Amino acid sequence: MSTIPSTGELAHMLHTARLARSPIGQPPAGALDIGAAYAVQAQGIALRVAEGERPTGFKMGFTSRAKMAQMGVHEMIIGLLTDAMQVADGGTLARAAAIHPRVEPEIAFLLKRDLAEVPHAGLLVGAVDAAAPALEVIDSRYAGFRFALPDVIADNTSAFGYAIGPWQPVPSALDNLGIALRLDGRDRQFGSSAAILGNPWRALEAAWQLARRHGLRNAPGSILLAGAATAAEALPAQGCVEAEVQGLGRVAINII
Ligand code: OOG
Ligand code: MG
Repeated sequence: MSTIPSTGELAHMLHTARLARSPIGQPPAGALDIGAAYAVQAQGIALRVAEGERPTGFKMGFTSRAKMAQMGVHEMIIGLLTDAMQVADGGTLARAAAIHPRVEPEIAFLLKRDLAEVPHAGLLVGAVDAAAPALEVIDSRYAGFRFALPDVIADNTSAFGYAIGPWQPVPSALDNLGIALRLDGRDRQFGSSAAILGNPWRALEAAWQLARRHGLRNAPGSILLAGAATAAEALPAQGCVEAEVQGLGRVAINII
């Protein structure tokens, strides 16, 4: 990209890139600040809602060092999920619908309140109904999966797809659960929930802060993905992808 697009233009370019599965170049360095990047993200979500999609919650990004190191981005980000991104546990996802997808193991929270209405951080645990193992499929709309912090925010934090396993009561301790990502039954990534900010509850607090700062709302019954505990793996061309979280169980999808 050589000229500086407006926020609306960039939202359209990213939207079209996703639908056409044709990546775009990064905006010129310095073209977007964080506020403008979240404005692009909101405009992109508005385009999806205009096409009939319904927001289903939030996803946090870069809550672990493994993810920050993999992508060279060192601040937390928040993005929006929609119903069109959801894949049923045990369901199928077409690899060809994405540009250069990657998959990561996550923990999901079920939110019973709009985070923006929780008055202080001490009440956040009470806003969560359940937890589940989750898979997130990310797919950057930028060529080479290369971006700076504002670029990936504008691109809705590379959101593409997600699957949630069976909801469970939230375990009494969340801070040291083993997390595995398996491709066709083979361990490919292994980590601990401690990698998520020391404790995934901190991802909820960070989501609360970012949602308030950027004016994001969620309906009761929404999902929060806490962010990957490990680096992401390239999504295979086909086969079974599974995440297992100790004490929470498993979730799997089939790639075709
Ligand atoms: C951005 C999304 C990061 C996570 O769990 O940290 C993310 C990316 O890596 O392209 O979803
Ligand atoms: Mg993620």
